[in-house]
Amino acid sequence: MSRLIVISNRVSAPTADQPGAQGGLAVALTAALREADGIWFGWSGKTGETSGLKFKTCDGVTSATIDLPEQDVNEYYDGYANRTLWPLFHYRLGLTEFERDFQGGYERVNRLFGEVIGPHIQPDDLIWIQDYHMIPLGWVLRQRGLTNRLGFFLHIPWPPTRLLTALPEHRRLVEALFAYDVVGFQTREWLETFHDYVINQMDGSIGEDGRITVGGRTIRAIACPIGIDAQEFIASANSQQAIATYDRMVESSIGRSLIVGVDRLDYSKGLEERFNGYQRYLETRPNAHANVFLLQIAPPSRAAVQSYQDIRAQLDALSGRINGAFADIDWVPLRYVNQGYPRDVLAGVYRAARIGLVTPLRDGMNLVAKEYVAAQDPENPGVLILSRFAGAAAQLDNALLVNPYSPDDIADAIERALAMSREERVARWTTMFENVRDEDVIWWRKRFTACLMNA
Ligand code: ADQ
Repeated sequence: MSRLIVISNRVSAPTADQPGAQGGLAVALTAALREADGIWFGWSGKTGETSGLKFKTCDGVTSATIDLPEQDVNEYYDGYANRTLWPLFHYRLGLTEFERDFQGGYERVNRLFGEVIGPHIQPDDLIWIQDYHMIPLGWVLRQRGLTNRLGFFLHIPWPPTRLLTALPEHRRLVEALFAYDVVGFQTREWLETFHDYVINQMDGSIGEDGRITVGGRTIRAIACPIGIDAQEFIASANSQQAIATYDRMVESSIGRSLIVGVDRLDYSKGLEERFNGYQRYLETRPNAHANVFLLQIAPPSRAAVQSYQDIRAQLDALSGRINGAFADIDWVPLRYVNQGYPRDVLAGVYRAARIGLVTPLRDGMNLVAKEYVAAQDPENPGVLILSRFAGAAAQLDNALLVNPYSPDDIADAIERALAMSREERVARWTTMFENVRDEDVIWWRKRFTACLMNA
């Protein structure tokens, strides 16, 4: 059996201080690495002079991380990854920064990863590279003479051709993808926008079974939606801590319906538009006021990047304005919380919420939507309101799908969800739950690696 090598910007394999790996992706990859005697490579998250890879083995999984000098962190991570590719791939051309130094740092760090990881790769290893931080790494490894099976999975959307061509080096970036044997996208929509680029910018052709040919090179590009660790999440929702949290939420709701949002504080998640939609609901339904409240949990992320500082300041102001305008002596319409919570606590909050409000402006997938579904009480589930621009909408089409830019659409969906009969809630939830359970993160990992093995 081939070893599996996973390479991603950050490594979330278990460590001695945190033996339980966190998050669905970490769980799925850790299980695969343990079975396949593999290694997970990536950046340690630390800034410092590069002194080579540090190997650790914990709980049967080996990880190897490297520190990066400050200039690399600024140009590769904060720069090209988070100020160029992230906004551009989320259709935010106005927030995209085009700096040659960022691109230089991105290519330099990808070359560095190739240099330090290359010597540890054995001829029949299966290599799986994750996400937009590492698009050129496959090409770098091929330059070093590697002939291994190489796969790449993009966790975020693939942008429309006309947007992507605003990136000066777009062609070079896409050509690098042709070093892989298999390239995976979250949805058919992102796969089709990739096809569009290949046909119109590279004169490529699309064949059977996801095969794409450009010049003399053929690769496979597939849609392979990521899931959550559904079994684990269902168990979380029934844990002591989840039950205690559920009770706490019900008690503090005093009969009001809880609407919940849980997101990293990121402009792609549509938090400002969500608050505006909720405000529209409050403005247009004055009689319904004291029957609901919105709990928005949003831990800050990427705080070194200006656009993230801006969105945080805007949300602080907007939440203050909404509470200032609508709160009463015994009711606060919006609870806005900037911290992270353990998974069991989140599961309890989801279960107590009559509505899960998940309205990104653009999202590769969105796992919060799937977690909300997995955490519900089958006898009395809540309603998922989901942006039609989240990758998850392709699978969870029994949610109330909304246009996240429209405050009226969000307000109408809240009204409809609150009035929905239990029968309709159960019917909608059941099909969504079946999808979340069946197409979970283990299914995703097996599907991608099977495709890579047969490429
Ligand atoms: P993200 O943009 O980070 O991921 P998402 O898929 O929603 O977005 O995952 C967020 C995760 O963080 C969820 O598991 C959620 O529970 C957790 N989380 C959020 N807020 C939290 C809080 N306050 N406390 C604790 N945990 C919290 C990227 C892409 C997505 C894609 C994933 C996986 O942007 O589109 O779904 O990768 O491919």
